[in-house]
Amino acid sequence: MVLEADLRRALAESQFELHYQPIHDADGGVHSLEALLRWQHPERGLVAPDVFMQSAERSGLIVPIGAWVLRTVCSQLRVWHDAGAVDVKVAVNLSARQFRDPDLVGLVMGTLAEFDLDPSCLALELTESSIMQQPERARATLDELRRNGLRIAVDDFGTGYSSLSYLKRLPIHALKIDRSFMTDLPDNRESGAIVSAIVTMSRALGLTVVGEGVENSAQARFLNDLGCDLLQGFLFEQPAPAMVIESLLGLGRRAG
Ligand code: G
Ligand code: G
Ligand code: MN
Ligand code: NA
Repeated sequence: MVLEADLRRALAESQFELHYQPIHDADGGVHSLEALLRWQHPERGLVAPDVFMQSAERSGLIVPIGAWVLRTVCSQLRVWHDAGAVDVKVAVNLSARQFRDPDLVGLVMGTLAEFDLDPSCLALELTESSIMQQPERARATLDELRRNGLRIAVDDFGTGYSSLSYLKRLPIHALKIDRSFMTDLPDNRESGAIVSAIVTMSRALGLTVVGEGVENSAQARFLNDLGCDLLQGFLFEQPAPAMVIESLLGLGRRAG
């Protein structure tokens, strides 16, 4: 069990770190990176967010933790841009609690400005359930983010209960197909039909569609054949620290 006090200490003592996982375009190039939070616990080692996110969410600590994530991502983007990788974009996950926070837009825009970054280098990932908790309020927040130049992706798509007609009216840029549908591709007909339907619908709505949790080449081929725009998963890379990712961005440190 993770206690609120442990999380508070983790934040105060800089025990959080970010890993990055590439999102690839159809040609295999790196389109963008997803930032994923990790907790480097002094005794327990690397702790995944599944273990502490509920406690962070319930206690509200996800708000200051999320601010740290944004700051760390923007500071890293500034370093990468200055090093010449000027096209790098990063997607940041937001929980329901963060999305409801009245200071969200100010925090995001303020952090971008602090590091002199264009809003287009940041995407925000939200789950369907975060959006559908308060759909009208969500729409106002999304509109404001969009007006400010940020891009929004719906994460874990297909597992929630979003009304498709509602989705159509939201200023959303991308759908990420939940990885549970990937597991038994391409053999399972139901999963295949669902993934195919999501790709077709995304096209019709003019949305970018991302297949996540791609673990083998048969799954990648299935998605590519459907015309899925972007692919992400262990087949390509595990999430890794910034230093490891840099070589993929053509930023490998010079010898000597
Ligand atoms: O990286 P991993 O598969 O362990 O992530 C588990 C869950 O934690 C995923 O749902 C992911 O979206 C979420 N998550 C990872 N990093 C962050 C973060 O920085 N902020 C929030 N709110 N959620 C995150
Ligand atoms: O909910 P969200 O999509 O944000 O979760 C992202 C999490 O999924 C990351 O923490 C990452 O560790 C995990 N992940 C990324 N690629 C794969 C994959 O190919 N297979 C599995 N099982 N998990 C993955
Ligand atoms: Mn995500
Ligand atoms: Na997801």
